[in-house]
Amino acid sequence: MPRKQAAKFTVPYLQILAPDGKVDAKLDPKLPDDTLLKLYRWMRLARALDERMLKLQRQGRLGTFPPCTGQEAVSIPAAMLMRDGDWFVGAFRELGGRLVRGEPLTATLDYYNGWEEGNILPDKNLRILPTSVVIGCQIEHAAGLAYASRFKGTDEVTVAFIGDGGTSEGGFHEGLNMAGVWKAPLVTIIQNNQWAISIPRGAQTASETLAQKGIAYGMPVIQVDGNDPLAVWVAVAEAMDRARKGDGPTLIEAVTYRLMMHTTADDPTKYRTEDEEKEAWAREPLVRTRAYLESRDLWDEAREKALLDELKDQVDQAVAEFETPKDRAPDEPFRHVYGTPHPVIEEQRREFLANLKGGEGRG
Ligand SMILES: Cc1ncc(C[n+]2csc(CCOP(=O)(O)OP(=O)(O)O)c2C)c(N)n1
Ligand SMILES: [Mg+2]
Repeated sequence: MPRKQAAKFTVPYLQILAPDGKVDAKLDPKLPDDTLLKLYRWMRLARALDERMLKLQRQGRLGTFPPCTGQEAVSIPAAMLMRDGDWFVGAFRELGGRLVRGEPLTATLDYYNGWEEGNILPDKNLRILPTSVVIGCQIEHAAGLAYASRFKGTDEVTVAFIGDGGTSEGGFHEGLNMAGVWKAPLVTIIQNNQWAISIPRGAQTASETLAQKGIAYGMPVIQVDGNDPLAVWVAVAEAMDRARKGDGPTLIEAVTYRLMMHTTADDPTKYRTEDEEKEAWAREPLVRTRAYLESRDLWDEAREKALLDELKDQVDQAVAEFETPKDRAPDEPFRHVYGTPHPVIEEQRREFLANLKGGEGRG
């Protein structure tokens, strides 16, 4: 007996702005000039801060951190599209998106210097979850937040990020499964930067694309050029629209590249070639965005120089503020585990403080 087809799926792909800065006129979202200029400015700021952080870390003035260079075109357009009541749920490679959402530069510096204060944002309404170093679990939190927004009858959307490696974690699948069942207003963006520390994308999963994993959970999916901010913009805008209308979640795979080391504690020369990196630098997002702005007569060398000078001042100022000595309590992290004091955490706090003083409480 001939077999019938039970179901048929496809994974669309979107690229609008090519590496040489040429735009596909048929797909161009025709963003207003000031939006394009803001987009480029945020990307440049994120790059400037990332580069400075690397220098600070190498000088012993900052702790270990994961550079985001090369991935600016993913979280920045997504965050620019978000509204005030929306939730931003990151992993740890969304520096640009966090800045767009309103996180101060000093918060990032504090956090990566081991200060819990870096997770305390000046405005409680910012709706940015803390960095999730635990791979995958943020997608479960994001699905819960999105479900809550729907349950309360709001049109808020949750935008969550995860790495290619994170898609092999249970939290990713559990979160997407529930979001699909609940028709939760969740936009999940995979930052497929080709590496999970030293594990290449090809060894991570046998799936042809990462986007297709969302099909199993009943949601629309798309793979986009993650170095193309226009493609990311269009895909996220469509997904957010669907979510706000009550049409449920979307999974977006943004294909990009981790141009730097995994974290400053890592040496990528041990597991990947210079040729691979060189080839990836040719596709990076800032060069093509600048070329596009120039082709539209919105940018030139003088404006570039003025912007870089201005951003240098902004970063200098943040670093100076970060390095100004402050009277900080070493037991601050214990204050933020739960919203209200918890006896077990308080016991741990006492033990920690006793250990700091030396002797007492040491097992
Ligand atoms: C549950 C868990 N397992 C392992 C680790 C150690 N770890 C930190 S980052 C990382 C790789 C993450 O790769 P990917 O999801 O692709 O994100 P990327 O670092 O490339 O942005 C691993 C295994 C962790 N932090 N959490
Ligand atoms: Mg990765």
